[in-house]
Amino acid sequence: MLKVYHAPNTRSLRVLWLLEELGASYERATVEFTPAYLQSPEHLALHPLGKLPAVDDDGLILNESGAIVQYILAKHAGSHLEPKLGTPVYGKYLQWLHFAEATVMPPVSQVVQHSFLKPKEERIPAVVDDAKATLAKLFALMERELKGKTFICGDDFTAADIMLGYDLNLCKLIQISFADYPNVTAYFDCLTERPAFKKAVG
Ligand SMILES: N[C@@H](CCC(=O)N[C@@H](CS)C(=O)NCC(=O)O)C(=O)O
Repeated sequence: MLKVYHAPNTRSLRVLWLLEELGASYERATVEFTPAYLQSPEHLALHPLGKLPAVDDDGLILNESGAIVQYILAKHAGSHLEPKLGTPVYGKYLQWLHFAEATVMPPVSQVVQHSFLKPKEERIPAVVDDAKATLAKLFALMERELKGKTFICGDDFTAADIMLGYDLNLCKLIQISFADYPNVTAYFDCLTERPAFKKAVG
């Protein structure tokens, strides 16, 4: 059975949320999100960089949340969480799926590092300001894209919403506000009302 190594509010939430949406069986192993655990030989065997998420699928160890999402979806081919392969909306779906980690998370991580994680004397306020300015552009882009839509690819909820929903949830937790973007706010509210999201968080 698929075992998911998880810590609250980390990217492993994407994996749990996906599995809950699919109604798939899995084992959740909640681990400590501390340098001591992440850098332990036990965890480095699961993730050589000492990060989360890591999954163990009957001996196959995988990292990278987006890749894990695509791997699980491939094992549930034809699920309701992906548009039909090869259609134009499938192309857009892939774009948003990867946008969530490749484009949104770098500035979010900079805010996390320079507001919370780095020792106070190493924090650079200008990095936080730049990252927040970048995020404002990304929220504006999402705001335009979500106009007249419930989800990022249209009327249907997809795994791209899971990837992006995680980003917005983290933004909310660390007080990066998107309240000035009504479509993004409505989108976030709709995503976090989903029973699968609540089970994954709970
Ligand atoms: N691109 C990777 C990023 C993994 C990552 O940075 N995970 C964070 C938690 S969300 C982590 O483990 N950070 C601990 C550290 O960097 O020491 C993914 O999507 O899985």
